[in-house]
Amino acid sequence: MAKTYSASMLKVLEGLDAVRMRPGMYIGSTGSRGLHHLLWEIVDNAIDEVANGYARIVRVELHKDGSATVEDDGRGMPVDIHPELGITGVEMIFTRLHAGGKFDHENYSYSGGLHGVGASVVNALSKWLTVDVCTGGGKYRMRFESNYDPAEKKIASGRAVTALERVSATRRHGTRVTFMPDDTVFEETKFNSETVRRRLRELAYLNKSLEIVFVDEREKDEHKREQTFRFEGGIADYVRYLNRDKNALYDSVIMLEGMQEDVRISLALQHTDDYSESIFSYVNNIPTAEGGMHEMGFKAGFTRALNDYARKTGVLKEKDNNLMGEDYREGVTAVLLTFVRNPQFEGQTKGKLGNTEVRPAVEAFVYARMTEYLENLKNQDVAQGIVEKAVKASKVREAARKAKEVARAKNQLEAAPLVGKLSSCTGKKAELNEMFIVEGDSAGGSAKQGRDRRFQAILPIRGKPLNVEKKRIDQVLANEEFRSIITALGTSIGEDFDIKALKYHKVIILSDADQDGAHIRAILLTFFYRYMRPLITEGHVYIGMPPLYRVAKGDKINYAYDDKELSKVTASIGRGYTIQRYKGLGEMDPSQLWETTMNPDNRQLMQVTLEDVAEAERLVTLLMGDKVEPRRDYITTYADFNKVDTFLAQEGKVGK
Ligand code: 28G
Repeated sequence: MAKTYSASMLKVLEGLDAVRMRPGMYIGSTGSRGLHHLLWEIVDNAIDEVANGYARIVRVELHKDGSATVEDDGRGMPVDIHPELGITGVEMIFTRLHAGGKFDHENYSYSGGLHGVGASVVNALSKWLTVDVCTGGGKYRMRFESNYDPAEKKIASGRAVTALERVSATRRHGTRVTFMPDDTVFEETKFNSETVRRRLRELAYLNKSLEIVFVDEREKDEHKREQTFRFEGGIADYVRYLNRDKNALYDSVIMLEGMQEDVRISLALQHTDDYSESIFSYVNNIPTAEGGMHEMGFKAGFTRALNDYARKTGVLKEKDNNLMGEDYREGVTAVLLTFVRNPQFEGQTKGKLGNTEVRPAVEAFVYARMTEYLENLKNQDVAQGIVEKAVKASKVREAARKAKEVARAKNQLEAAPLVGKLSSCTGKKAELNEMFIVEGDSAGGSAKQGRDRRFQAILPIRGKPLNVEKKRIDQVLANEEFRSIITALGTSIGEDFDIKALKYHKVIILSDADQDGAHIRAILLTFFYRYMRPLITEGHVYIGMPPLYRVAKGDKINYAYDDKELSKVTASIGRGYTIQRYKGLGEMDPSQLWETTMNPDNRQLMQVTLEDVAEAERLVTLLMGDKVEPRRDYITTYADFNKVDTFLAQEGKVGK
């Protein structure tokens, strides 16, 4: 018996060491995302205990020393000894990869694909980890550490340094885990309060009635130190939250919930007077920004139910064509939450559900339940409102299609003047080519002269382009600046967008580092977000970063891109220098612009990404939409228009 124990235990511990050898395989990266992934692993386990009906409250604490705690009031991890392995349930959970059957599909089928790799991975990547379990009248504690093992000449990961000890009697029950991410594993070990808060709020919306308490002990403002998230309305409350700065078409939020085949489905939606649709979908609490089978099923079922209804009520006559799905979804905000067995996540960012069986299940469910909703006499105002809006949308769509045809024809005609404006590059390899969208003709002129024309194209834009938020597609197409961007990129827009036709794999926005420049950047990003979203999600959009300062001493010239760098530069060169603060790109001559901002060897680019579509959506509507009050509040709070791009541009994601 003892022999089996040591042999199997040895294997187990090798497992933890393997995690440390290749952390990326288990948590994706060792940057900020990977760090937060550790926390989500433990939070997920606590939420599983809630989802199983044994816990109600999850508490998350970020401590000053850099460690984090997660606590639930569930049954408490098992403290009894496993008959074959001869170790406690707690030890199994923290030392065996995929511990304890919790993530086996027989027992708990709805754990996510990315998450759920388990507490043992967190243990393996922590300097130390402690667990307190209250169960069966006792309180128990155990501690694990990762330390250098001189005999093995490597770090032994996640070894138990105490046995599971009973520390006291208690009538409480639950689990509390505290861990210190290992700074020799992670490049970044500081948890981001905003990231944690946002995800916990989201989880509270997704898990109706779950109470999440978030405590950031590092927070100076004591009012912000502790926050509780609990939403009795679940994702219906989430939709209201997402629509809070928009104009809803009707008061109620449509809420459909139930099971179909093996899929648990919750759908909440409400229309606004916007033109764009925002669908937030999740599989097993994991956001699916790229959509997939569940979204396709939702769209198909929704469209079919509404077309049937429009026919039954005579809005659509026999001779009329069905309306299109996009017509019924114009202005909709929807949250779709599904729970799927063995989810397959696909796509660039693993944010797309691939399970084909889910599509017909969701379609059948949404069709049946939406039909029921529409036919209920109590819901006639809402139903009529949706159909009326869709009819209007279809007319506009028809008009836009015609306008687009006109615009296409026009583009053909006007191709010559457009070429005049765009200085294209000589190279023909799209993967290597870059297009700079430059604010102003004078900076555009410098960029043209300074560039490497083999792979860099310049498109100057004059003044402020049209704010596309609240504009229909035909109005956008009528705008000359956007037409030239669309033509230059070659991809077309909206439904017709085709990434394969993209002529420049880096699209670099170059505007002044002032309020106007920030506004132009925000408008361009809003345009890409609304009409060419894959350009952002597939990582083609960048913000060029001109230096803010030029520091000269004799003929030695240094550039600084922010205040921090400026103090570093001035400290390093000693006395007798002069500082020039650049007010705009126009102040640089072509060679300076090349050296500092365009030359791939020296320049800094910020890649624009879409980390959190819900937050991006809200900021874009808030800052670019038509409600004045909330925008003014927001801007006076943050005093910064830059928020759209500082938000969209993932922190620290700076490259060349
Ligand atoms: C606070 C941080 C994260 C957890 C439990 C409770 C049980 C458990 C966890 O069991 C092994 C596999 C299936 C039974 C289960 C307790 C059954 C009875 C549990 C957490 C043994 C795992 N009593 N609470 N794991 N199961 N909370 N919070 O991790 O067969 S993990």
